[in-house]
Amino acid sequence: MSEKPLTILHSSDWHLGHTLMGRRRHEEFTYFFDWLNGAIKEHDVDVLLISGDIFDSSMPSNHAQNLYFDFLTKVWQAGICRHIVVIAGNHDSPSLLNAPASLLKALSIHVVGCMTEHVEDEVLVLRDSTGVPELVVGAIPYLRERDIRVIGENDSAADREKQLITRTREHIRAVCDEALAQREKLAPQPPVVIMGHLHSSGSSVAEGDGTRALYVGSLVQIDADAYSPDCDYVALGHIHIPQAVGGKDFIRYSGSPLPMGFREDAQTKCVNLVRFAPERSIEQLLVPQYRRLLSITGDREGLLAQLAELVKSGEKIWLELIYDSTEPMGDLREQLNKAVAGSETEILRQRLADKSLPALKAEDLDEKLEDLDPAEVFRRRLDSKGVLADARPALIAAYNEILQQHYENDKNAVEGVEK
Ligand SMILES: [Mn+2]
Repeated sequence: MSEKPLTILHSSDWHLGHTLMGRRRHEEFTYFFDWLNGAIKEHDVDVLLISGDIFDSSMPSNHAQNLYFDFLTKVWQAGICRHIVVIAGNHDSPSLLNAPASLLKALSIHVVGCMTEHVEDEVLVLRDSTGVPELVVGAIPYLRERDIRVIGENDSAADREKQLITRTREHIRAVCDEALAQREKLAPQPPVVIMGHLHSSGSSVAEGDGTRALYVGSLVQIDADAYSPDCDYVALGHIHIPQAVGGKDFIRYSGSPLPMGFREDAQTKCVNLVRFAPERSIEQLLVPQYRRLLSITGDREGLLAQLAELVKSGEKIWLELIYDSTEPMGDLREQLNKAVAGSETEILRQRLADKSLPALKAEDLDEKLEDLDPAEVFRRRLDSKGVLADARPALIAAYNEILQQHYENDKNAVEGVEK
């Protein structure tokens, strides 16, 4: 082993290609990658782990794919980070991620797009430049229902969920066991890290503005005790708020480097730096933001006063304005637009607070369908149909499940070829 401690950088949920209210986020992604490359150099990172949701959709644009391959190329050319491990998340297309896997493997970039029949396919032994094993990685991609569930004709929703949880736990344990068994055979015995993309029980998620439905969905929740305590670190993706899981410090979400919605604005975005020296230490590195996403609420005076402050700050900001008053809006819209004209503050969305909705008409805001997220559209649909409160949770759950299946639909897979 070299004298320098083995250093791992854990990130996830990049969602390359993400757009917000129709706006592309190219500058933000480029800014993040420049920073990340710098961080890899500064902290002398040996292994980079990316725990799923590389892309925002199963059919990412050419530009989004360029960003991904450009970044991988730059890391490889810098020659500092010896290995990159990528797993697919629920937003990724397994077949799209896997397509260049054999080429990338030649560059020590390891991609696991979907589970196979062989658990060994998800276990990697990474070696340093002299061939000494330095890390064992159990790389568990997002497990799709069709990968792990034996589908019965008459299963109830509760049976399905139970079976999904059991199967997911069994698979996690099988990968942990295989990774630990492979370590046993090595000398010296390196740390074992498990990667996964799933929803852990008790993790805190961003609420409101549709981020929950879009990004958390209806995935089953898995307890922290699914992972063997003999593993040295668990690098999770899927939840956008950085956090440890189930009170276990070694099981972590890194969170997304960029906020994916206005409600994620208040959070601190970071990546996790993990060192084994040989004692494990975990440090969160703050990801600087090219632009702030912010949601502000108020009546006429409140909104104008807050806007004036933001404009004065000179910061790059994308704003959501929530009008919280039962007074007619009159010319407020023009006034707000005038207040930000020529500044770095841009209003992306304006909407009415719940309490203002009955008093004012949505036309007041000149609202368009693309201003709404899918959850909001569904909620309004329930309102317009007069669906009673106690009937709603089941309908919303079913709707979220359909959304989830929509995201999981691997549009890149050719019929019959995809595993
Ligand atoms: Mn995800």
